[in-house]
Amino acid sequence: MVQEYRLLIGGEWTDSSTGETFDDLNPATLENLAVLQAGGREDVDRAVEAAKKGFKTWSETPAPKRAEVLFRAARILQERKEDLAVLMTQEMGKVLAETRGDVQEAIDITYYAAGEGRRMFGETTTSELKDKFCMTVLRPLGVVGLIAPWNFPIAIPAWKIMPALAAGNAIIFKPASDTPVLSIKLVEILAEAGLPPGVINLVTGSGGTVGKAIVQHPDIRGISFTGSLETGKWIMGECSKAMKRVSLELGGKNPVIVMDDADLDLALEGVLWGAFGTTGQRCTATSRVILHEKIRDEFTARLLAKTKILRVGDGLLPETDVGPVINKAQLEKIQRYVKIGEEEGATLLIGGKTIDPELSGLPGYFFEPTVFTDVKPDMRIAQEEIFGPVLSIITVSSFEEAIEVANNTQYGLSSAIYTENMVNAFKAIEKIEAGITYVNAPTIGAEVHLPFGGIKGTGNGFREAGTDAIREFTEVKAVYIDYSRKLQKAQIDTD
Ligand code: UN1
Repeated sequence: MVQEYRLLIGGEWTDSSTGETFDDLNPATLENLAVLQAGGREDVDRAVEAAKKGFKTWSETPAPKRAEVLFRAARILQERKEDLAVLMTQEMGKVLAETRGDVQEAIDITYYAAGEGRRMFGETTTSELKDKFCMTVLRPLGVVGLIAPWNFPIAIPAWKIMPALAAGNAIIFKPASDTPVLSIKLVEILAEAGLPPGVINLVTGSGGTVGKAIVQHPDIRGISFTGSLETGKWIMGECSKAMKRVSLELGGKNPVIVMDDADLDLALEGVLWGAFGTTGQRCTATSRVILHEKIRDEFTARLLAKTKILRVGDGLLPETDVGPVINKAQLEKIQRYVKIGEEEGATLLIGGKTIDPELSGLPGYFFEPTVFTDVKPDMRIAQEEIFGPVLSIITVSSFEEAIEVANNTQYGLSSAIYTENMVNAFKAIEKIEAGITYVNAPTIGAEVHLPFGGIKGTGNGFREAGTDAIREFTEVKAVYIDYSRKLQKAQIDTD
């Protein structure tokens, strides 16, 4: 039996105003997992009205009390980790070890954000006048709109939801249409943990309808979005019209530099994991490997041998290394990029094809792990985000050239260098234009207590998780308390 799910508005599970639904396919088997409501603008309006009420009670609840709900939610997530991971592999495709990691990341951020209930530090400082006290406090934004991607079906929603809740906001949450069930499970857990009605409202549906209505709603004071650069630019434009807070986590074209002095075994493992983990569908995925010419031939040969033996298949099977890609459109996009790479003159070393369902017995959306070599830094396959299992090898002859190539992109999310030379490692930290740099580790695998995000086309200055998580969802207020019992004039009373 295919499960049906509704929208959550003001604590009630309700049908959408459009009367339309959409399906949620398992990308490995193409079985339909669930039927979801296709929400409309009216549903967003209703959700915002409910959230305004929710905001009043929630923002007035002391932060440590709000945190208790999050602590309970973290414990429930922990208890259900295995069930959620299995469901996530069915809904999103990535292998079970990785979906367990995804749930763990949600558990981690939930505990972390709950801890903020007893921190949320402001500052106290001095005053230029006598008998006057100065400090800052953090205030919630109000009703915020959270728009999540499908590649981390529970971790990324949790990155957004948990700090927003700890800070006292009310939420309109639009899950990704490829992975709505995991989002619904998360919201159910929050309700079970005691979150009052109206504090989180969930509206499923398309970006073009529900996403747009959220971004344009005048009573939503902040938007947090993870997704493509193109959509991010549009959202930022819309938010500027209403002077709305917007935080964006967009694409990446993440490089790994492998120097001639690197531990090649370690680098090889890291590049494989970075490029083909999550079937290359991470914003942090390794999509360019920049090889020093001295180790190019050896590294390329070994990479080819290792890529050849990767097993593609259903992520529920223990022998699978690489799961399916998320949907048909994505499969076609990856195939198009392979063609572009060939036309641009890059050499296809391995892979490059959609896996034939008939021949392989794999009914879903599978693509061969693919490596291009002889890639030039300006080729489109080295510049544009493909979001699939496609890796480009670029050769350089010096450390300086490696940095130049690494920075030759509109994005700046994650990056890595493999080297045994301390000077190169520190220089890379200094010179690579990115929000994250790893030394002797792959581009994926950020931990939740560090800020996550990027520069240039990857974002607009905000960071998720870490101590910045609370800043994403709060305004800072400066407070002056004058206990002199007379009018004191700053800048004017100078004695
Ligand atoms: C993403 O792909 O948008 O660092 C998030 C990582 C994960 C999060 C990735 N912890 O790869």
